[in-house]
Amino acid sequence: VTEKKELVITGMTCAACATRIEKGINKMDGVLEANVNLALEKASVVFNPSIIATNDLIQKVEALGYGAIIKS
Ligand code: 9UX
Repeated sequence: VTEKKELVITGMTCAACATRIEKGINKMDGVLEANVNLALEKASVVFNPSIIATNDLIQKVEALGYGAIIKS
């Protein structure tokens, strides 16, 4: 079972920011795929909800120095 969530990411100012977040989320246990769009200020994450929760995704983004809120 997988779940897909869109997050609104704040604080990204250059393309490397998006790459940092994408790599950081992708290496989390339970994440199947993460894509970050700098221009749209969004992240799309496919994950296994029995392993990881949306709150963990938000905390990861915040630990990297950005802001995140759940969009859907
Ligand atoms: Mo670019 Mo982002 O020099 O954390 S990587 S601003």
